[in-house]
Amino acid sequence: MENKNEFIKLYCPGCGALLQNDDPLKSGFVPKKLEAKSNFLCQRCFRLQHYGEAYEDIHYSNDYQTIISKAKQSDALIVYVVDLFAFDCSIINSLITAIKDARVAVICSKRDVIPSSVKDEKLINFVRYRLEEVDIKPLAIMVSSAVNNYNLDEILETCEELRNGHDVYLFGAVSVGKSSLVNAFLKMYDNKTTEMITTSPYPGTTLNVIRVPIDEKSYVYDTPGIMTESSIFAHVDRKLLKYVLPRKEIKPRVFQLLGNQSLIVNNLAKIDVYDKANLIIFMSNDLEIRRAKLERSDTTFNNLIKNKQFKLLDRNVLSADDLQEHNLDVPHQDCDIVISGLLWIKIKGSGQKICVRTLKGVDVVIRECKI
Ligand SMILES: Nc1nc2c(ncn2[C@@H]2O[C@H](COP(=O)(O)OP(=O)(O)OP(=O)(O)O)[C@@H](O)[C@H]2O)c(=O)[nH]1
Ligand SMILES: [Mg+2]
Repeated sequence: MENKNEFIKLYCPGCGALLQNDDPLKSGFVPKKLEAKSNFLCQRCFRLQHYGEAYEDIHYSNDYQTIISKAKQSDALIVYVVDLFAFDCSIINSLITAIKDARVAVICSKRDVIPSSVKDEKLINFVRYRLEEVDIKPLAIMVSSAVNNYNLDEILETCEELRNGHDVYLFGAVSVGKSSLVNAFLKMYDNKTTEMITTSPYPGTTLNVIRVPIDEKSYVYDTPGIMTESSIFAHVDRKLLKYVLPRKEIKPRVFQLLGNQSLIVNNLAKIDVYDKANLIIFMSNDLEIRRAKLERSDTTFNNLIKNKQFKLLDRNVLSADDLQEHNLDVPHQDCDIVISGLLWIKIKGSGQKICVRTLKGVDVVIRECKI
């Protein structure tokens, strides 16, 4: 007989949080009284799904090491999701160390924002090379887009083969599109499903593991993303992130600089170029870029902010002095300068020096060209 007083644990199907009636400021809050068979979205997911409302950060459990151990114990297929745009933010050493000895397939998400002229093969080779550097040799590397369902049939087929009847776990950094991929698969292959996992441009949307059945005895597990403090995602105001995350195919911006010139990207970055250089910048089409004379570039930056001549994307950056300086030596072969999560600049190898200033704590690195 059912015990009416039994403590029932109910989870939000949108974010995986344990549902509760007590504290509106904590995850899983539901204003309606919870009953045994309640199948409610928590208030946060309801608002995110219906109004796309930006929430303040809710603390979420990020004990992904335990989840990985569980996945490995069950011989599950681990799908490591990497973001083709913010690729360097997707390389998380602790995650990589934990999954090295597992059965790993890689899905490269957000293909739609990378210029369509670039071949998938090129992207796959870039990802393979970068993963080899950190000692990961995936069973498969696949390119996808949850926005236009690109390649989903092939990915599903490959994962079906690789999982060999076992469960599938998706891991990766915040906002790489793990939940969007699960939803895209659900929409394509199970029209009966009405419940969708909550997705949003705000990092840390999924709060707990979400289990979705694949067949009678196996499941796909969506997991909370891992936050990297060195990425721009961790620093830009949540409400303004939508300008930074590219939503459409990136239109590369080409600059032929004569030397002693600076490029200013909203109030997020200033790039000082001393010698003649050809640059191609890849970033969200919503970001604004201005050219300035190097010697006056700090003043120009400050005036642009003062006169509100571009959208201020970080409330704490009111002058060029608020940015952190990175002095880079460009190698003699072509390379990318990356501001983690914000943009990358393809530059011809010239051995010159370039100074990048951006938000404090955000990584600036030089890597081999992505495309
Ligand atoms: N352009 C584009 N945007 C995508 C794609 N997949 C996801 N997004 C967007 O990226 C943002 C994050 O997507 P989510 O699916 O919530 O990402 P997540 O990895 O589950 O994030 P967390 O739960 O925070 O770890 C949302 O704004 C999505 O709309 C894609 O293939 N293309
Ligand atoms: Mg998610």
